[in-house]
Amino acid sequence: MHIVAFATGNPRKAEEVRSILRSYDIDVEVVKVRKIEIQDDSIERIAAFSARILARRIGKPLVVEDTGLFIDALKGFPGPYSAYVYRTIGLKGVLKLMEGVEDRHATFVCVVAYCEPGYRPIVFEGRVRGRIADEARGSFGWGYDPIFEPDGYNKTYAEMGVYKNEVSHRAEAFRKFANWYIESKRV
Ligand code: ITT
Repeated sequence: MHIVAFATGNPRKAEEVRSILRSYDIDVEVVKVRKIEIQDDSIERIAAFSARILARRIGKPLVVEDTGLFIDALKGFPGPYSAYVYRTIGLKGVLKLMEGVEDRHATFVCVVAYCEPGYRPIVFEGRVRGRIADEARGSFGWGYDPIFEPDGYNKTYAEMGVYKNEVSHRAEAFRKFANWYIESKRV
């Protein structure tokens, strides 16, 4: 089993990442450092910046991950501001913004940034297209899970339970990372 440091303050995220990486024989050690999040339109730049600073600070390779929900009809909002919007107006507020809006398409984007101290971060992206549900449904999820229905399923992430980890934006990004990690013989 290979262990990689993972900086996050969200235990549900860490739990998902563990389950996604299990079949690659990789585990994560959660590092309790505050992610330094610059304000930027690009979650890729946010994740990469944070990984570079934190790898240097802890003195060993580390992974950070940044996720955003991009809603077409809102021109990509909340996107890089997803955590702030969730904390402030919440799911209710987002559903209110979407009241009477016909085009409910949205994309969940996850960027994983891996960095070794003193080197440039390497990023891996996962994207899932879907729709914003008319109302919150399901009790398994967290964050925006109850209002996001991935294309091809009539369920929200919060109704899918652990099956979310088979198809999610996070699964795609971390599988790309794991394949690279193994191929580049860091294991
Ligand atoms: P970190 O400490 O890792 O940053 P976080 O929860 O703040 O944890 P993000 O900034 O990446 O993570 O997430 C932005 C927002 O999107 C935040 O409100 C999350 O709850 C939500 N989110 C992230 N991934 C999600 C997922 O898979 N399903 C539902 N909501 C998600």
